[in-house]
Amino acid sequence: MVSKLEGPARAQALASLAGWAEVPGRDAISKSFRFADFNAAFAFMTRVALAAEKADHHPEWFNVWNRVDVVLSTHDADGLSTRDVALATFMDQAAG
Ligand code: H2B
Repeated sequence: MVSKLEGPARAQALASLAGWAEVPGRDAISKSFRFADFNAAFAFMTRVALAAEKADHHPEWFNVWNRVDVVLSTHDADGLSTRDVALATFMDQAAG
């Protein structure tokens, strides 16, 4: 069972992420990614989907053409965990 990130560890983890924001009213983080077109957005989603399945940790996301809105939270921990930080970092690299 993964535990929730709290206190200084949480603050430090959030500070290490660029462009991710805390979701109001929920222990989760969000980011909106934009790509050249749908093809690029879906290629990103495919890379992330394979990594997410491998890690058994999945994003909540919404896609419209070149935009992918992402929310990350750990359902099993009812909040933010290191798994979300790892997935956010992977997403930033995959979008890069
Ligand atoms: N994804 C996320 N974001 N949080 C979880 O707690 C989670 C998950 N748990 N993917 C996994 C799957 C769990 O439901 C399965 C049963 O391992």
